[in-house]
Amino acid sequence: MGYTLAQKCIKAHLLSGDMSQIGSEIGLKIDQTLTQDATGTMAYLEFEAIGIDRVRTELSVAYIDHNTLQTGFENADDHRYIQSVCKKHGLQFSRPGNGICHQVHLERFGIPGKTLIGSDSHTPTAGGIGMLAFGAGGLDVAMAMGGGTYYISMPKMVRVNLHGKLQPWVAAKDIILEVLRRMSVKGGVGKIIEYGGDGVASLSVPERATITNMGAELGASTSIFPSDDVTRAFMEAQGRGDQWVPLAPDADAVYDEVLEIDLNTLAPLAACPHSPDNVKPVSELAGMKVDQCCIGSCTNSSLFDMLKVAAILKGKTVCPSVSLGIAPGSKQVFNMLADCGALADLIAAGARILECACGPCIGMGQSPNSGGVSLRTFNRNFEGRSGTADGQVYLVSPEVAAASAITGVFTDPRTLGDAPVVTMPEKFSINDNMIVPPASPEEAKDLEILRGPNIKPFPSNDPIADTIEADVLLKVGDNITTDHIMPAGAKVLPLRSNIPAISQHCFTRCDPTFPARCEAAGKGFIVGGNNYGQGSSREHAALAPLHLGIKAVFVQSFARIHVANLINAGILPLTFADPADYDRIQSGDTLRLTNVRTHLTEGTDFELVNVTRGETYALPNTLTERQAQILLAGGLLYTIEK
Ligand code: MIC
Ligand code: SF4
Repeated sequence: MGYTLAQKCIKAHLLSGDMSQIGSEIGLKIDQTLTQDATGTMAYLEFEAIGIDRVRTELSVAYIDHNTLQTGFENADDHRYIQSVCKKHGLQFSRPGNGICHQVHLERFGIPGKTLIGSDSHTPTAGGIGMLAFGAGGLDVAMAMGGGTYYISMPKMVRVNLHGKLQPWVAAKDIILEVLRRMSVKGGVGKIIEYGGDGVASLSVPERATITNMGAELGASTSIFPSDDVTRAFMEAQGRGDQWVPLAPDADAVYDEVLEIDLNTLAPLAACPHSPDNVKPVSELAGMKVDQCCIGSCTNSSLFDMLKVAAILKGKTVCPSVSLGIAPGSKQVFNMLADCGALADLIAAGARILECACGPCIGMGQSPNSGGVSLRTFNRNFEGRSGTADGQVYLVSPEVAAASAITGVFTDPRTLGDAPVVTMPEKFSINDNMIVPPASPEEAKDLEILRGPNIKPFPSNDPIADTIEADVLLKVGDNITTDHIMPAGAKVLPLRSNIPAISQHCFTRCDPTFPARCEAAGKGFIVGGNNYGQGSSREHAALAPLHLGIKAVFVQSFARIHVANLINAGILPLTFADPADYDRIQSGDTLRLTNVRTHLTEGTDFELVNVTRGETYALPNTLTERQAQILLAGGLLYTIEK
């Protein structure tokens, strides 16, 4: 039996475990890491706590792209801290202004067949260039920087066969929206999505990256494309042809699931509020008044996307009732747009040009008006994420966003006549002057780490208790996102390096009294439904509950990165054996777990007593020995031998 593409990459990096056992824990060697600034400060504080002088990966890069709105000293202090860590500890530092981590990594650093983990859930974007790339919590990234193994559950293999060719005005975004429509936001959990079929050859690397990027929205462990002649041409155009290697699955590879998509018949699609899998054809939405369009984000900010948008806007004016924001994904994209005159076309049409950063995608400015309809080329439209509680965010292709910005209503671009034809350049303009290399080990010895007053130590924890009795301080439903648990946005993000302060915003989108009630209770539990913790990799969604005294979370099922973050933080994540037990527990009930340390040590199943209702629920112990050791110690940092 042959190997799939992902299995080949796993095999080449396997340090522990048995990759033939789906769902079992495997350990991988990590070649590259990336961080962004909103998760980076915490990751580097953790790296410092591990106590290793210099990163032990082939390459580690720290990007500044999220917290670029500097409304006080906090974000700028964090940037300065990260820059000083990079210089001292051997990392490349991508300065603010150089672009969004995933876009820049694809352009300048991604290598087919290598492994990458990043403290950002969209790290699988690099799967577009054939990397095996995972989003992870900051502590896992810190461990990998120190040369540590990265652990995942061995995923199932899904093959998506793309047939034919996209028709004019239909985009890569529509392919991934179609996959989301079919599989849903939890359909990818425990799976790697591998793309193949005759349609792959017609997709450029940036288009492939749009697709792998939004594999995160499927809940997938990662997504990957083969490395072929298109990949080689992209890498050559980036001046990195020597790093190209071919990569394809074996002809007799076996997949657990197969999906067929006919590109010829695909139409423009939109993910409607408030979930990326709430997908409808744009033709059904046509005519709806639009208030805002935003083009950019790590999903759709490549030169290819921007040139299409510029061609659509050329000679037109943005509708007076629409605000159009455009954020090119990288300095390379921005520069090339300027050099070829396309930037002038965007400006002339009335686009508001934003710096190349995440910007509106993470609520860093450009929040829509009350109840405003905002068409965004981004990847997440969770309620309130835009910064406007009742904002109505639709996820669309750059073509749909640009067309609708001109007309002022939701527009199927196929009604606009001939589609712009854009080709990839033979050579990208290469200028890595915004990437600062580290100091030599010799010079690094005397370098000082620069910390600002907002940078507080991460919360400490005690070894887990044997009996835990506490109240359910919050009961939530299905598909709770980390944006619910730990909101982002311009007001909250500057507190990412200050856990006590950011904790005051924990779960406030669901219940504004949650932090205060936790503080009053001193300890507590959370109960949730399916796919709890989907979305971002932010470990703050575990560290803030830890700070507030949350001891365990009981759910029907967890999202992959979040459950790893809970364990790393020392919070017990348990799943009901009978999903109906979820309905039996009410907020405010007192629950008791006994013999916790014994169950963790011996691998036996847990029992949860509902003291209020006199009931008992079974909770299977699916934790690995490694995870149990982390929980016994009170968190991953306490297991590290110095
Ligand atoms: C996001 O898109 O939600 C983020 C902001 O990029 C997060 C990381 C974070 O919360 O800092 C992610 O996707 O992991
Ligand atoms: Fe940035 Fe948005 Fe991409 Fe997250 S999803 S990395 S906030 S652009």
